[in-house]
Amino acid sequence: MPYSDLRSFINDLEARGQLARVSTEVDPVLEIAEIADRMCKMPAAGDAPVPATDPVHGGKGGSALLFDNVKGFDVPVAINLYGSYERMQLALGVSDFEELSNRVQELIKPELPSNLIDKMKKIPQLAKLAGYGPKVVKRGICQEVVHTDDADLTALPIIQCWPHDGKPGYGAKPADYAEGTGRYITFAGVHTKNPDSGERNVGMYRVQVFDKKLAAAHWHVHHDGARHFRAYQKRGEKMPVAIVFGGESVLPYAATCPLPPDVSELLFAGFLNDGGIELVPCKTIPLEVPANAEIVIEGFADPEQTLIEGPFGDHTGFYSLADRYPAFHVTAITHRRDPIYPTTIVGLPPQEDYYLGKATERIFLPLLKMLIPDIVDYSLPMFGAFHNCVFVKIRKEYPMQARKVMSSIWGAGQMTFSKMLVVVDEHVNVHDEQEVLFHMCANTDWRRDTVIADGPCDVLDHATPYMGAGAKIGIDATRKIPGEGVVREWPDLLVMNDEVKRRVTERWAEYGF
Ligand SMILES: Cc1cc2nc3c(=O)[nH]c(=O)nc-3n(C[C@H](O)[C@H](O)[C@H](O)COP(=O)(O)O)c2cc1C
Ligand SMILES: [Mn+2]
Repeated sequence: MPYSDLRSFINDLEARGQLARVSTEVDPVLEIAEIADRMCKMPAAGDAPVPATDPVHGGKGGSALLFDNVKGFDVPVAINLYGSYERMQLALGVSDFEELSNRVQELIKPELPSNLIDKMKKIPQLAKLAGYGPKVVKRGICQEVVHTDDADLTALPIIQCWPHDGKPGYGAKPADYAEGTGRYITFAGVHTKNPDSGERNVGMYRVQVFDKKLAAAHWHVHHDGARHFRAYQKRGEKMPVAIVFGGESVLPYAATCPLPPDVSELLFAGFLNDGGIELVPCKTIPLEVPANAEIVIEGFADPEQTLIEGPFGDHTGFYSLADRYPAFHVTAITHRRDPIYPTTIVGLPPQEDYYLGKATERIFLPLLKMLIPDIVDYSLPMFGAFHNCVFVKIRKEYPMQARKVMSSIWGAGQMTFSKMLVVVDEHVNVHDEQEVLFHMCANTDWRRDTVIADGPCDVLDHATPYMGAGAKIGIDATRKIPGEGVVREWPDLLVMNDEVKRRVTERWAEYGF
């Protein structure tokens, strides 16, 4: 089972020898980040399983960390909790992501029952789905302590991740640049509601702290938080926003899931949690938040006021440049007694977010296959930092099928942003980078087998000519067949006869090596 709150997750990680408690005084400015960066690149604590799908990068992630002596603060800081395969799986209550992809598969099974008995059999499953919705309750531990007028962002041990974060003097500086604190909220669910439909959204978006009650929320133009904000702007209204830390261990993951715009992260979290998430009404804004959270920041995004947000050391391995984002004004901070503040850093991979991404890669495979049935498997290699590179293998049955798959992927939710797509045949192991690159180099004529397509790109990609828009490349590394341009006779890949292989295996000792 996933954990009902951050504390039980932390306690269990500690009991399993997967968490290091640090009582030495540490600085929330850069020092925690540097420790976490080193830790998540170390071998994983405990007997962390290496998934068969990731023979190269499994077994990393070090320990989860709990700093209980943070300079200037009495709130402990937790980091790298999700930063290994095993911890990511524990957070989702499974021993293999496959368990969840099977449950997703079960849920989306396309065939509808035709006869009455089968229809009735389906009812419990649907009723169960209904039970996954969030439930509003009266009281929650997240409101044991309530600060309104005295709410103060700078009283939280919010860390600074990289030296130039939020600092003027790095990159272009507009005239109205206000220096932020350089501190960023990085591991929270940002809760909003669509003012027209009431639909809830939770996204993990970073938030830069400027002052006690002033911050800036960095939701990308393509993301649901930004979509909700545009709807409020159109009405000329302030958007209520709640920034939520902790709660059920599935919540931070659900906030990063690439769900379609009208699929609720809270419903999906309830599905992952195998039980609906309990919510309590906020104290100062018309939103409900997870009752079991550690800390909740309530406030609103101003439809007219923007702040220069950034630069920020990002998951691309580079600073994302400063830009205008809506100002967020704090109206309250509520928390449980003795809260723990969870955070993360992003940067050159691997970081904690690699494991969140890998969970999504596995859990969403059945959905991707349903959209694009040609796909057998795919991988987002670590060096690609999510959007820069996708390896896809297909069961090729007709000419130009790889092109069809590229077009489909470039039209599928956040996969749209895939900057380089390499399509290989079914026999290639997409989780082995060397093997994919071998086929990519061997099987392609660059003029014939590549497609360069214009479209929306990752907002964080600094190399695109425009922010969020540019070109992507698709590489057809499959075996070419008639109908795909000029194709000469295609040779077979070298494979030894089974009989000879068997004989050599049997006689290996005889050779006297
Ligand atoms: C550690 C981490 C930090 C992230 N920071 C941001 C961010 O600052 N802004 C953003 O738009 N997306 C960010 N993302 C990605 C979104 O959380 C993710 O794309 C999510 O699916 C967006 O949800 P939405 O579709 O409901 O907007 C981050 C993801 C992770 C794992
Ligand atoms: Mn969403």
